[in-house]
Amino acid sequence: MSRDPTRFTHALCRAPAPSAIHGIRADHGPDPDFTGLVAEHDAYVGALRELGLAVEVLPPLDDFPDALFTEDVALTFPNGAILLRPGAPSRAGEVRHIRASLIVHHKRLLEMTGPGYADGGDILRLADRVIIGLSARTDRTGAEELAGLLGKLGYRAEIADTPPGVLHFKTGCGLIDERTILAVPALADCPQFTGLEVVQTPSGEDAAANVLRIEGTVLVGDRWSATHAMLAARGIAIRPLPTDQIAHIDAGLSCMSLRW
Ligand code: CIR
Repeated sequence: MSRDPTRFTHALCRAPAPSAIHGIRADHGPDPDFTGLVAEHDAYVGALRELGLAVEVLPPLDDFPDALFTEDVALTFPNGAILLRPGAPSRAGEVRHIRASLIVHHKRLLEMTGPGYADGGDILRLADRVIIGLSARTDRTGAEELAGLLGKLGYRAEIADTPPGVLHFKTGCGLIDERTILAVPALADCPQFTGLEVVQTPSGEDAAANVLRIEGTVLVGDRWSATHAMLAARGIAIRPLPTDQIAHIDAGLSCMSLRW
């Protein structure tokens, strides 16, 4: 298998509920501002639409503060989808809500049954394989079950480590072109990146690593000017987007959509 893993026609997002300001965060820091959070989500959906994707925005789920981060509860591909088992107990119930939407779009819907866990934020798709990062949310049992399900859809999976203190594998890295990864220094030597070019986030800009590439355009947080300059110097088209509020609840740009 070799295809551009960032060529998408569809995205599935979920509007933030007022409860989103209570989303999980590791540092017990302040709540985000709800109006600002909604504005960031709106800008994100608008950018995906401008890039040509058909975006469906599901209604908010007030019982699930983190449900706007649809990326974590499923994996979606052109030939099928996989329902995951998110590792945070407060997020487990999000899966049944996404199921109904995915059935509409994906005839082939596979499902993790446990006992392990995997979050979509730990899954990085490359042209020829998928990397599953082990993290506080994705355990080895879950990663191995998921690797088997990916195999059924024709995708080869490799399991990698996520550095301590990094929430999800993709919190620390993202694809910026078909064979180049932007990664925080702690992930730059990841053995599963062998054969790819790895460029490191500039000093002080680790949080820029959670980029989202949509075909020729890389969505990147708007405050990371050194990262913008570095990507521009490589001839990469960038689309800066505001992320200050979602950053309060440990999220970045990949988290807010499922894409296929
Ligand atoms: C969480 O901790 O689950 C949310 N507050 C943030 C999820 C971010 N998702 C992602 O990195 N894929």
